[in-house]
Amino acid sequence: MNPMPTRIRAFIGFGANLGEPFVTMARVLESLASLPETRLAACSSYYRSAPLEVDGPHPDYINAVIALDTGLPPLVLLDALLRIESACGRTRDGTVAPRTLDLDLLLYGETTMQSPTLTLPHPRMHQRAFVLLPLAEIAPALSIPGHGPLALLLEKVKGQRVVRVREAFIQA
Ligand code: PH2
Ligand code: MG
Ligand code: MG
Repeated sequence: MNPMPTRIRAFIGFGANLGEPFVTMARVLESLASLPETRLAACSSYYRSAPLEVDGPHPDYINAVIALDTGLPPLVLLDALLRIESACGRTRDGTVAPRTLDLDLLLYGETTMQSPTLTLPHPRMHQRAFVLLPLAEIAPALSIPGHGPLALLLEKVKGQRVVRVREAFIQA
């Protein structure tokens, strides 16, 4: 008999402010579900959010958070996210430009790590209502390693404009 595979609960931030974010999300969910050793666990509702940390005028973003249970190591998962971004038309020129798709690996279990390509937890997630609100919807009791419980972090970002606009496609 095979031993139970080790699966880690990972959370991924979805952001898009070009194209058709809801159509893009459908494609993302399909792509994630077809990754090896990976099961979609949950997806939050969609939130419209004012752009943060950007220069110049940007359209509002649609943001959401996806939970996966995966046996893929963090850098392999990150690589898969970058490939899905490219397949959905994401281009990069080194600036924070409007984008068809941004998939950020927010958390990988309790892992903390710093490599040239990946920092876990995501270094700014604890300051961003557009991440914390959808994350709290699918994992209300979560604590972010190094930053503490979501409920306390949410108190500090109350001034940021984030509005829930649409139900989740999947309820897991
Ligand atoms: N992503 C950024 C920068 N600013 N602002 C909002 N509201 N939503 C985002 O997803 C976002 C942002 C860089 O990835
Ligand atoms: Mg991002
Ligand atoms: Mg990104």
